[in-house]
Amino acid sequence: MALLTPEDLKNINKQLEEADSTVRRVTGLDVKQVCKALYGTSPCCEKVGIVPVTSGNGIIGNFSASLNAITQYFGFESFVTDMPDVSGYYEALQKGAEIILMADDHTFLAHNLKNGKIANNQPCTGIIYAEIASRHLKADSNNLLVIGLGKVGFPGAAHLVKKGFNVYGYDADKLLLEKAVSNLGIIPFNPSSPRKFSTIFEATPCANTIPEVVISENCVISTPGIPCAISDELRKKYDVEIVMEPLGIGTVSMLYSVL
Ligand code: NAD
Ligand code: 2YG
Ligand code: MG
Repeated sequence: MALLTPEDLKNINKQLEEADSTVRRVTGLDVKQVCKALYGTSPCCEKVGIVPVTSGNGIIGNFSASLNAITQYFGFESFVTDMPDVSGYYEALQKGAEIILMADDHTFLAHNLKNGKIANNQPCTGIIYAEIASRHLKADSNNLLVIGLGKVGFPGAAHLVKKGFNVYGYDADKLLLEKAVSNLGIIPFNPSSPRKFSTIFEATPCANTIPEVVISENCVISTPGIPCAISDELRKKYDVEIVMEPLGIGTVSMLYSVL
């Protein structure tokens, strides 16, 4: 799995504010309103305990501090424990945490200790970025392109199918594409006979995954994938709106899903 770097998380508040205003321009709602509409929940002063985890590749600089800034940006009360790992988990409970946020190299979870609900970052990220794409106010049709059908992209594509969109999908891994076609009923997208889309949901860890021929003027790309799926040049050429942020939108999706 591609891990975040401290560099990705620089100026997280600014990144959040910019992403939030893009979401407002694209959907007419801010990220919190999208979450409320998606999950039917609202925070009610839940206290979030963030536990740094040292296993595997260890602590990522700015990770816990960014989660703290993100949870507060979205209106939750939160704190980072002084101790990591099991001692940090114990500390979080002693200090009254109701929701635990913690991540190792494979799993980033939110666990609501009051109601037992648990969320995994990958599906929650896929679903919220897909939901944002699905709310593109100026979409020219019911057609939507999904690029990348892995742990984030697949649940996002499933969400779009469930919402009734004509979902075209592509993954460089043929087996994953076949799985999405047979399990979800998406339409396999063939890059050698392209068509244009006004809305694209991208979830890959690679750059330049969206071919120029599919991008329509004023297209919206909703993408949690790092690095960005298109170049600055293409972005300017087609006046593309890009919803992209490294940690916060996926995290608030997890939090709303466990309320
Ligand atoms: P994954 O490895 O499970 O899936 C990625 C998929 O992209 C793979 O199936 C791969 O075959 C496909 N792919 C790669 N290059 C491609 C290309 N050129 N065209 C089409 N498909 C291509 O990874 P994941 O867990 O689904 O994560 C996807 C991305 O989302 C990663 O960059 C990850 O770091 C990022 N992510 C971001 C957030 C966030 O909050 N912004 C949260 C979680 C994950
Ligand atoms: O507590 C810490 O500082 C570390 N143990 C955190 C490790 C997180 C690893 N996961 C990732 O870097 C991401 N791919 C998942 C985070 C979602 C946002 N992209
Ligand atoms: Mg995010």
